[in-house]
Amino acid sequence: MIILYGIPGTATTAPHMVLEELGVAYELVLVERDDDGVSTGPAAFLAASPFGKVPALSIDGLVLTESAACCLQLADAHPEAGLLPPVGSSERALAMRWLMTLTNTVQPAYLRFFYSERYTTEPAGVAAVKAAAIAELTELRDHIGKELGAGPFLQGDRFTIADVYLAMLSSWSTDMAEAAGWWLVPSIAAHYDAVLSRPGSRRAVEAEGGSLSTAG
Ligand SMILES: N[C@@H](CCC(=O)N[C@@H](CS)C(=O)NCC(=O)O)C(=O)O
Repeated sequence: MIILYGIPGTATTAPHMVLEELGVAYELVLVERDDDGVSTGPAAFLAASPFGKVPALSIDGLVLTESAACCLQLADAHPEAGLLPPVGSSERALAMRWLMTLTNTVQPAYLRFFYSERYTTEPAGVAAVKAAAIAELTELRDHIGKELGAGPFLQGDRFTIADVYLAMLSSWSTDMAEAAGWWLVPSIAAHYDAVLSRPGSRRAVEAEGGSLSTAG
């Protein structure tokens, strides 16, 4: 039995999309939070994710946190779906490079934007942390936009879980000022629309109330 614990519009979205891409049976269990944003339940989630961060994934008793790790395990457990190239191939190495870049470099910059107050002990410094995060995200956006080239996916016609991850992260920029929007870059907007044209990914985003297209 597969249970995804999470909250719509968060790092939950990537494994949710992968589950829908796979078409396997699963249950999505919503995590409860109090007014301060502290996770309060359900108990099985709190046990799985000691810091209360979403998502967590339980697969037949195997309990995982870390959105990228959840996506990887789901893709590896279902090689027939082709959401990752074969282990040991150059294509797999490039997919891993993308996934690691997204989860190790881009996602932490978003966390500094969303949770700026955690990155300084000086309340007066919060705005500067946020501004630096936006500057870094803009630089990363422009770099990834160039690397995407004609796309539509990160590895051309080959769709992988790294594309799911990029679609999730590019959608988070809608919470920033318009000038910092990732969909202002045409190749990134085309990438999001290409991912959302896939029925599985689309079902997950739709269920979470996310954007179904860059057009609005
Ligand atoms: N690296 C973790 C990050 C998880 C994370 O920070 N999740 C956010 C939502 S996107 C969260 O639960 N934040 C609550 C908090 O930090 O208090 C992952 O990718 O799963």
